[in-house]
Amino acid sequence: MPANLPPDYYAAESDFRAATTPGAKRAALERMLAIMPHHKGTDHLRAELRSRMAKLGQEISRQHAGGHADAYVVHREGAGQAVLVGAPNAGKSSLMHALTQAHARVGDYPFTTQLPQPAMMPFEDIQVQLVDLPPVSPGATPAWLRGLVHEADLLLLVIDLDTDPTADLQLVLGELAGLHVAACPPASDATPAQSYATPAQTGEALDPKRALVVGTRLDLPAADDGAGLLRLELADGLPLLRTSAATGRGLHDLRERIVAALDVVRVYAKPPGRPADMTRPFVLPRGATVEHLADAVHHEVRERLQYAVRWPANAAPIRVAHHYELCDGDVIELHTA
Ligand SMILES: Nc1nc2c(ncn2[C@@H]2O[C@H](COP(=O)(O)OP(=O)(O)OP(=O)(O)O)[C@@H](O)[C@H]2O)c(=O)[nH]1
Ligand SMILES: [Mg+2]
Repeated sequence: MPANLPPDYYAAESDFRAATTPGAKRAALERMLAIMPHHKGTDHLRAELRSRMAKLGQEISRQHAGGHADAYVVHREGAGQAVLVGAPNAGKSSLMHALTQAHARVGDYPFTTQLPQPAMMPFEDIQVQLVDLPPVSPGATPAWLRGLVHEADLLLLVIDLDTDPTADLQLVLGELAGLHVAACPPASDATPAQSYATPAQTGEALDPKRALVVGTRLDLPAADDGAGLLRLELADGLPLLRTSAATGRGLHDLRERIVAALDVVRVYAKPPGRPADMTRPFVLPRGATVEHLADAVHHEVRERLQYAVRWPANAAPIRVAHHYELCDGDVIELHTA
């Protein structure tokens, strides 16, 4: 979350969240963009807001045209959204099924998946939304993938380790560049800011998106060599997670890395005089403060917030400032006037 955003910005952001129509959402985004200061720290956020505005614009025009575009819209749910991007037959639907237990259509022929298929991946006390997508391939990548890829919090680049993984990686990165997206290592991987784009497209302005490379078919004999080649290709950039949907190997690690890459914190709100509900955390972007938590509880709680108390597990409660940066697992009591 970029620093130094003025309070008006958060008010507009709160209007955006409360808005129920694409028109109202777009109006709030316009205000957020107008208020936001221009500096390096806000570049990503500006790009993100612009891409959301573009998407809302498309949605509005579709509504006006009375089109049936709903099948291509995935309503965001849970702690974050990760989309599966990969070549035909890479193993996306199988991976999705293994991670969520949802019944994705799996076929041993390419282009089995035609529409975006969301399902929730449970992890400890939160759920992450995964979206299975149709394959990308030169000339056959559906144009509507662009909105979904730009909207996502995280990309899972699904690569078959068993057959020519480096060629598949280049194909996927090339198609992403065609959608104006460059895959970047997530902040949680503590690698230098680095993005991947094929040389042919580097002249274009690409939106950076956090991504993990997920190798599939680790159970097959050629997969170890494939993973080795892929690791060389990736050098110290995008992280590679090796998995098998057939045996379940690597899936636990992948779940953890997906959640880490979302860069969120779980915070439990405690009403004064009552215990906190430890089963339903508020999930907020890392860097969120007590004020953001209050806003997530209710915008009135933020407006009427007097002070907050943090309840550590094994120590006395302690008062924290409105701008206290929340840590994963914090229990916070909000006192309002
Ligand atoms: N041995 C093995 N086979 C797998 C694994 N994952 C997927 N497969 C097989 O690979 C084939 C394709 O899997 P899908 O999950 O449908 O692939 P997809 O990427 O969703 O394919 P499209 O939707 O057509 O792009 C199926 O026959 C799967 O059974 C794996 O981990 N190990
Ligand atoms: Mg599929």
